[in-house]
Order: sequence, then structure tokens, then C-alpha cells
Amino acid sequence: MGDLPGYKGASLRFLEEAGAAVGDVLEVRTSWGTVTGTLVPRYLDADGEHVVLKLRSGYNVGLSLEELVDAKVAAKGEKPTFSPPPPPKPAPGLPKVLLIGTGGTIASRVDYRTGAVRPAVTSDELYSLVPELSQVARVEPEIMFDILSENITPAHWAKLARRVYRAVKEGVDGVVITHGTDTLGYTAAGLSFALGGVPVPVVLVGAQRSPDRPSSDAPLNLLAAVSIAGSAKFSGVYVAMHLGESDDKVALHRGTRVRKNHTSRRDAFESVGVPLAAVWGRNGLEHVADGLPPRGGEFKPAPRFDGGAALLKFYPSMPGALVRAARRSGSKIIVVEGTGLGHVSKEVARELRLFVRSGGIACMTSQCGRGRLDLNVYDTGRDLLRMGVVPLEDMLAETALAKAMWVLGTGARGERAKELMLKDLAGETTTRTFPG
Ligand code: DAS
Repeated sequence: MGDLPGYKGASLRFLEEAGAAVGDVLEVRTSWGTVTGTLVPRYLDADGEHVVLKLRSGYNVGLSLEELVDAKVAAKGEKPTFSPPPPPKPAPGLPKVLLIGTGGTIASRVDYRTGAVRPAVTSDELYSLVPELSQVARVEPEIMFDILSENITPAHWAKLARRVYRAVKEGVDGVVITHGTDTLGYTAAGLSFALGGVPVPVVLVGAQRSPDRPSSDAPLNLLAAVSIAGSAKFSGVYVAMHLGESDDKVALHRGTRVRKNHTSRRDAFESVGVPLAAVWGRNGLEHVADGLPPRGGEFKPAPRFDGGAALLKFYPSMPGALVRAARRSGSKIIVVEGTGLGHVSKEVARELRLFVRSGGIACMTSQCGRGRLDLNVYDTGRDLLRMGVVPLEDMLAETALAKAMWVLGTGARGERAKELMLKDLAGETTTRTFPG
């Protein structure tokens, strides 16, 4: 990338004439005065018309070539590099937590090549970026994948479940999985089924802002996740993300009842239809819900998934052909996100009937996001019940999809598969609607 990464064309020639390199302090004369600052790199597809300096205030300023007269190097600088401080020595006698990295924003940084956020931070770096971790647990970092979570599949869920199983056998006190936020809810649901009865806390954690930005939520989320995984008295699969926009509390969500409900806010994640599992503050757990499973207990791992399930969100004028397409693509279970109490059009209902008749399993959820189904209120629902559609109460659609892939992974088919889809295994359906 040379000494002027990201610069090209006229801006590259301007800087080469000044003998400048990224990291140097430049005095740049412009048509309106002189600017002094440190030359910073540009991202790969930046234009060739600007020079960017970081001012003493910390702000970056982009200077257009039209206003530039000339530049001179006021002081040679260090090329900017990121070398994490050595991981801190953990205090003795602390619980042991396996910290698994899978990628996502929490393990990324802004990439000056593209200006985008890309996976870049190793688990070691994460650990050293948040030295407080050494006060709450002996952390064993391990990168399993390094991908943005939109690319995570049930095959990754199975690998994670098997690794957690081994870690439990190795005697860890808890497991933290750093993961992209976009599909965090799906993975948390999948692992909730694959790690039935897991005797320790397994806490998935992400970040809406990369760790190299001052407003990052990564450090607090990570500290909460490791602290809970190491010391909480309960077990099970959870998601830890900011509670509210301030930087002082983290919410713990049950793995089968959590959804990302905002594209960018740090408190994007919400527990749906159930109370929070717990709230963590800088002095540790502040509130824990009743009824969470205690540590210990009978661990029945079943870390297999079968991708032969589809999730179809019904929409007005949806062609029945999409149901046929799901069937042709090998779906043995179709989860429908229906409208209201669980409805679809007559055309889609006809195709679901053919799918069920051919041996497929059609399950219904609601795209309302909250509340529960009732297929007995309207004719549409009664017709769907008559044709054998399985109503999944108040189960989240994405949880239902993960559960369908896990049910198929157990080898269950037909009535046994329907039975498992209906049975509450990991808190995925509630017996009464919580006003939240
Ligand atoms: N692309 C997003 C993901 O990996 C980034 C993030 O929010 O973590 O889920």
C-alpha cells in the first residue's frame, strides 16, 4: 500500500511533491490560510481530489485540491499501526471462561481501504482491549470463524454447539461467543435447542459499533458477558447487549426470545413477550428473573441441524409459487410468518395444503412481533387448522426456523417432528402473554 495508502491521481501527486507519508505532520497552505495536521490514510475507493488531515483536536478535515497551494512536512510521523497491549495477567482464583470469536462488528475495525467495517480483531486483541476482563475471569480466547453474521449458517451453529460441549467437558465455568448482531438471535435460538440443559451460562454478545470507536458498546457488552458467564448462578443460552443508550447497563435476553429491533442503536436488542433474564451493571448482576435454570443439571447436547426448512413472510399478493419453490428447494418444514392471528391468502393456503398433503410440515407464526396466534377466530385460521397447519403460539418466527432446522437435525419427521415443534423445550413459547 506504500506510504500513501488510499491516495491516487492529483492528491497522490500533490503529496509526493511534498515528500509526505501517512503519519507525517503537514503544514498545508490553502487559498484561505494554513492548516497543520497529521496525514491520515484514505479508503480504497476514495476520490483523488482530497487530502485528509487529523487536527490536534482529533477531528479529521478533508481539503479539496482546488483550495490547496502547497504542503511541507513539519515533522516525520510514525506509520499508524495497531498493536494491542499484552493481555493482562488474570487475578488468581477466578472462574474460567472460554471466549469464542466468530466475527461481526464486535471483532472488527474501520478499514481505511474501503471505509467500511471489517472483521479484524482477534480474541486476544479483544481481551487486551478490555483489560477489566482480567478482573472477572480467566479468559481463554479462541477464534472459530471470522465472518459477518449474515454469512453464518446452521453448519456454524453445529460447530459452535460441539465446541461448547467440549468446553463443558473440559470444565469451563462459562462460555462467551462474540458474534455479529444481524443474525445473533437466530444463532442464540439454534444453540438453545442444540445445548439443551447446558449446565453453565453460554452468553452470545455483539456490538453495534466497532471496538476502535469511542462510542463502541463492545467493551461493556463483553465485560458483562464474561462476568455473567463466569459467575452467574444460572445456566442456559443468553444474549448480552446494551440496555438503553447510556453506557452503564447490559440486558441479558433468553436465547429463544430475543430480537434485534433497531439497525444501529446500541440497545437494539429486546426480549419479546417475556421479561429480561437479567440486568448487569458495572458492579455486577443487579437483577435476575425468577425461574432461570440453575447451574449443573442434565446436559443433553444434540448439536445437529438440517437446513431443510424455510421461513416465508406472507405479504399481500404473495404468489403461491413461493411455497412451491420452498418445497422444490428441499424444505421439509415451512415456517410461515402470517398476518395478525396467523393468516395467509387463499392462494397461499391452497399451496400450503398441497405441501402438507405431500408430507411437508407447515408451521404458523405471526409477523406482528408480539402476542400469540389464534387460528380459531376467522375462517382463514380455521381452514389452516383443518389442513394441518401447526400454530406455534407466540414463538418468534426466527426462533421457529432455527427450531425447525434443529428438529430435522434430530432425525425427527412427520408426527414426531410436529410434536417437537409444538413442545416448549427452551422457553421458546410462553403459557401467558407478558405485557412487553
Ligand atoms: N454485519 C453485521 C453482522 O456481522 C455487523 C454487526 O452488527 O455485527 O451481524
